[in-house]
Amino acid sequence: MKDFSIFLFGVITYLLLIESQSCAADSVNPCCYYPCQNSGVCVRFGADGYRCDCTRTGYYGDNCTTPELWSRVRAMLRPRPAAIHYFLTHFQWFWDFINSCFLRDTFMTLVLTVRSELIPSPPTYNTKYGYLSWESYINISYYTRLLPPVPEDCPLPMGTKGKSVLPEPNVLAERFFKRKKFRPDPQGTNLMFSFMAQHFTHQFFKTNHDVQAGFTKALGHGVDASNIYGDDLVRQHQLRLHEDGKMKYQVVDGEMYPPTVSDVPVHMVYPKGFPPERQLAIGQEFFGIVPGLTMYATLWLREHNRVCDILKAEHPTWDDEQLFQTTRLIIIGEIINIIIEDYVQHLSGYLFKLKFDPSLLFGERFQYSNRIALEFCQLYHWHPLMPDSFLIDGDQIPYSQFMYNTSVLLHYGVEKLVDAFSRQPAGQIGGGQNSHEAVLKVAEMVIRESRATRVQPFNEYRKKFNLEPYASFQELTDDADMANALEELYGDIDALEFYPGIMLEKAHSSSIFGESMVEMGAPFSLKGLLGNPICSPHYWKPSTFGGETGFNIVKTSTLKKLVCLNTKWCPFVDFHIPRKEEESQRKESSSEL
Ligand code: ISF
Repeated sequence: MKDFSIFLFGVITYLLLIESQSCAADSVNPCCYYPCQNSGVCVRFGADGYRCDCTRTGYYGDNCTTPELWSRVRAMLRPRPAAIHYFLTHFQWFWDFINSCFLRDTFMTLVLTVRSELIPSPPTYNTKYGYLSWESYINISYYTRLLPPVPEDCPLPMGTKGKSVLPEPNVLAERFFKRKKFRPDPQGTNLMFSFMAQHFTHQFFKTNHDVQAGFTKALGHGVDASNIYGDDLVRQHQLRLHEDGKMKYQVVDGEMYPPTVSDVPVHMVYPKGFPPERQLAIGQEFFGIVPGLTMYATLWLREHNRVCDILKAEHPTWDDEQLFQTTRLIIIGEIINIIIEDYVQHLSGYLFKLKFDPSLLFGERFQYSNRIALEFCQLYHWHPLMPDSFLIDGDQIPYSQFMYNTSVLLHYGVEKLVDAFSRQPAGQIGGGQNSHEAVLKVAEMVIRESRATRVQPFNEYRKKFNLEPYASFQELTDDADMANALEELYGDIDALEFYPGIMLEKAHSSSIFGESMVEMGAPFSLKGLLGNPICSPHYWKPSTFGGETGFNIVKTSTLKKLVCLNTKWCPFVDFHIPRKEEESQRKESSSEL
């Protein structure tokens, strides 16, 4: 069946090419048809010719469609991702066994290698260069790209399929993204998770809006804790106390908080006229926007200064600089550990117990480097997580009183915010129609950005990640109205854009999102986490972290410890709403049906 459809595809491509040659004065760039399959590289030759470079793809032939023997065997043996997902989220007894023996390591190594292999390293294209170039490699101000941009000279916006004009972004947002009624995530995700997602990702997603699209301000390209320390040295030194390695702080009601901008004059983004004495000075200039972010900033600030004290006790001779630098590496290690073992563990919904252990990769082929991709940034716009309003300590707080409100953090304190955010359900990300009005504009912005940067169609990304391209809108979503409306607007499933495709795809059963988000996001995510220098053989040892004490802090860090070692009392803290409340919520929604 697959062979036949590829044959058919070849014939159609050929016919289209002939046709376009005969009726168009200028010949169409053949790469606009995306003729090269299985990650083959399309190179234009002459005016209307092309060749596919199939080197090391495991396929050969004009369009890299004929498998070599091993590729044929592998394709036959490889289970479908949906089957793997089902397996990973069922059969508790089986996973209990795997999790408790050496097979946990074997399996984790497999997850890490299979996922990372999908990400080219060193990186390849960027928004300006759809072919390999030294400039693209060396200029880290660009986000990288997994697939080259749609060539500028294609006849249609998405290549050669679909309509000549793409649907208006605000129409897409209104019809497919806007929330009708809050749909809680069936995996039980809460706001503690949602704000962690925002806090964590905004260290490496910092699109530079001062220049044309496709550039980033976050030059660390990964987990560098620049959201805590700032993304340049000037800001870092402004935020540092220059004593015992610590960061500057203020004390309110006997507790440590980030200092105010009137004391530490770094640039923070607040509404015009917002008084500096009410702005908090944080590594990431955007983190004044919601108390969820200032709460995490406070936690990491306290953790940094706590670790400094521990290091100083063991190394009384160390100067401020060494204490600061070593603490920063410990903090980076803690972040990666918490993200893998708490955050991704929750997000995946797997019964398999994930493990953060860089030594698992020491015997494997793996590059310790990372470049953030534009596609990863687009994928990670998870605004449906946001609720209709925020419930803190019995108070219902609307967006208008939540945004840029520093006093929420100082008034309730970290404990009450953690407790509240851990109890409040977040929205389901996938499936559409679940973005609150307050964040709806973001979806529009993402779609505009993807057009400005000429991101390839959703189905091309499906293929790149070894998924079958969707044959129809009805296959993409179970919602018949949505499928029909999308069909009318886009005209062809192969012209569906990347971000709408990802967000509107039907979710896995009882899951936060669908197949494509996991299959495409996980490789970027895991490669970024394990590609960090601290995970490499020359770094991953006690001395890097100031000795066994620091190394152990990294290896045993958890979300719960991050909170409870830095607060007066230990609130309810998790990335999952309390199990009891989840039960009653399920009953409530089933009685509504
Ligand atoms: S980030 C992300 C998935 C999608 C985005 I955008 C993850 O961080 C993630 C990483 C790994 C896994 C799931 C989610 C699991 C372990 C997997 O590899 O399947």
